[in-house]
Amino acid sequence: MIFLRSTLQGRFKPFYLTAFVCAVGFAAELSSKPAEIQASAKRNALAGEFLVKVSSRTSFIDFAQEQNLLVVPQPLLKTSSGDWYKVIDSEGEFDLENFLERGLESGILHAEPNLTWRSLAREVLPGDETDKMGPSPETPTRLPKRPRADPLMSKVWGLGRVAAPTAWNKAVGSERVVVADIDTGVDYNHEDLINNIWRNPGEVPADGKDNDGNGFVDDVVGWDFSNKDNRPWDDNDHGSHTAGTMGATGGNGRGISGVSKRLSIMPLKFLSRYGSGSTEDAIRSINYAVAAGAHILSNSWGGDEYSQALEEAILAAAEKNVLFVAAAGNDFSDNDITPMYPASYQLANIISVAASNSSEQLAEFSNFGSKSVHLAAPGDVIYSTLSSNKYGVMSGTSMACPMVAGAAALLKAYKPDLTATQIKALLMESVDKSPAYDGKVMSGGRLNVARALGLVAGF
Ligand SMILES: [Ca+2]
Ligand SMILES: [Ca+2]
Ligand SMILES: [Ca+2]
Repeated sequence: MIFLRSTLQGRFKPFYLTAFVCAVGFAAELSSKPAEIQASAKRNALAGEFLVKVSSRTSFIDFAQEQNLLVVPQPLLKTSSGDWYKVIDSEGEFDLENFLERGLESGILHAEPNLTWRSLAREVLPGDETDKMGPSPETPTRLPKRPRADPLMSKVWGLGRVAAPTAWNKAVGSERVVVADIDTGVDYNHEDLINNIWRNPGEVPADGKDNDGNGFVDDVVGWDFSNKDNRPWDDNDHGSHTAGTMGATGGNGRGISGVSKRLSIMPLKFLSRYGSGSTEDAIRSINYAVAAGAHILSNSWGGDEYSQALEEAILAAAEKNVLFVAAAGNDFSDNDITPMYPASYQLANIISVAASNSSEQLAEFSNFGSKSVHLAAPGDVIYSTLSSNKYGVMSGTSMACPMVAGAAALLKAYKPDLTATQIKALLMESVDKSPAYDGKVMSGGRLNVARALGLVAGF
């Protein structure tokens, strides 16, 4: 970090961006003006932390120095229209409006608070009591030569509903398809997950070196951006649950199966053991996944405030043909009216998922939106893997999202040259339509994996 001393102190009042003023701007208008700034009393943001987009690093650094701000020297995100930096206000008197108005001449294009986001399961998850680092990743055990039944499959109602077993006659997935689980971490040693965990091919474990030069030391199974270490261990349960839904190992004689029996799950932890995390760490997770070649990002988290930085990170993923699956939210509200981010960004690579229940209705808690939520998937009373080698039930659009991510992985494995937007179109066109979803989601239906796979031949 660079510490910059100030000559101007003690006369800055807090002003903040208002979320929805920006929200109506949509993807086409990513630039921002000081007019978008209004005072707001309450924020879900990290105190004193801001994300700033600049056109010129040098003049920005000079300006920040006047303002007595710490600037993290490595850019958070580089785009064709400017780079994003994290700025820390150690004085607690940061005036965003003043900063932007005066900073325009110094190449500052935008500034926003470092917002916080939360996991989207309905349960209040306690998490572990301790902050201890997770265990070291174990070597996967060899799978049985002939598939053995997964003994707990009768508890998983959603897979039958989306016709996954029928789809498996055609495709079971492939470890070549990488799905990032951007969440609270994953129990990468879980008996039913270990065989489907992504391994960084360029990294030598535990030698204290960054062998592949990606900026992360000994990142053999992903990264923990919440605790800043190389063990993205799940100290909450949420991320292990989403991992199991997309891809618990099928046919290994243990536990359950995910929608994709085979795939590579990349654990990226940015949500804490309490289930919350910052825009900064969400963007770092997205950057990591895209750089490491992930094809699909599963995002069972959100918030109702707009972040331009997050939108630009997802746009950068779109430019690399990466599909971004997002949970629609659990407020039983209309996302067309009250957006839920990241699900509500109007980007071509985002697929927003509502939750359905076993009675083939929209789950009582699920958000919806005929223009902004794409399809429904089972998300109520979902049985899956939990951390510390356990299994259990959770409900939420958090559980529906990885079902769609797993379905996308199955399509990608079946036909590797499918683009992100083709996968999105296939999943939407193949839904089981029902009056229950008509007018609630854009496709008017609920995920059907077998039918989606059947449509692939036409692409
Ligand atoms: Ca590395
Ligand atoms: Ca290493
Ligand atoms: Ca299994």
